[in-house]
Amino acid sequence: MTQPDLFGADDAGALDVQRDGFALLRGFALPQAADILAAIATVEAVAPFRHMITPGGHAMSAAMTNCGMGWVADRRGYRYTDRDPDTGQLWPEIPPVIRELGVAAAAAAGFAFTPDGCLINQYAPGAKMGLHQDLNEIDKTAPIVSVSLGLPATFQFGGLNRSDKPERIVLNHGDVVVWGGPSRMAYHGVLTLKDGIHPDVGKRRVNLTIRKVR
Ligand code: MD3
Ligand code: FE
Repeated sequence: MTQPDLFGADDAGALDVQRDGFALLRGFALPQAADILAAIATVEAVAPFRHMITPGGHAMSAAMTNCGMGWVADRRGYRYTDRDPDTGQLWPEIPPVIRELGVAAAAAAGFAFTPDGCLINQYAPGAKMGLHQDLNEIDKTAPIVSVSLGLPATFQFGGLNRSDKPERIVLNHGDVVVWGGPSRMAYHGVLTLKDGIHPDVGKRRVNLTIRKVR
């Protein structure tokens, strides 16, 4: 039997690809995109995007903020915190439109989901994210739901070992991916964002990862 074309052009539809707990939902967030962008603006007003410094001493090229439990990097390491280290204030609550989209996308992929955190990454042209695993969540049985907005990005999706050759998927405005089951621990990353301008989002890509941290 031949492998289905996982990430090809023949994958238009509600649930395009599902394999190993991974589900690609092309355009799933389009109806809520404007409301989600407005909700991000309310988060950003309290907890601005910033370039966190890795333990290695390098500023990350994607700018980040959080709502709910928040992921932070600094010289001491990576962890989740309930407060923004820049202000000492609690991260803003997860806006309902974001939480509800995460729950609906997980349900469409067959997962029950009670998210308690959302990391928001903002990529300007030239920004990227190297191959990594997401290991800081205490509950690694819950899926992670990612929502892509703005400029397209080429996403790399590898295996459980860093050396597994990654596949590439272009993620467009409104695409949602659910990473549950075995795919939850897969290596993944984002290639350097190309120049461009999106009519609703401008010269950037914004990615939300809706998570159950605890
Ligand atoms: C696969 N963000 O924030 S989202 C991250 O586009 C992160 O900003 C990327 O990787 C971005 O940690 C990728 C897609 C994604 C998120 C989490 C995953 C894919 C994943 C966790 C496990 C496997
Ligand atoms: Fe990640």
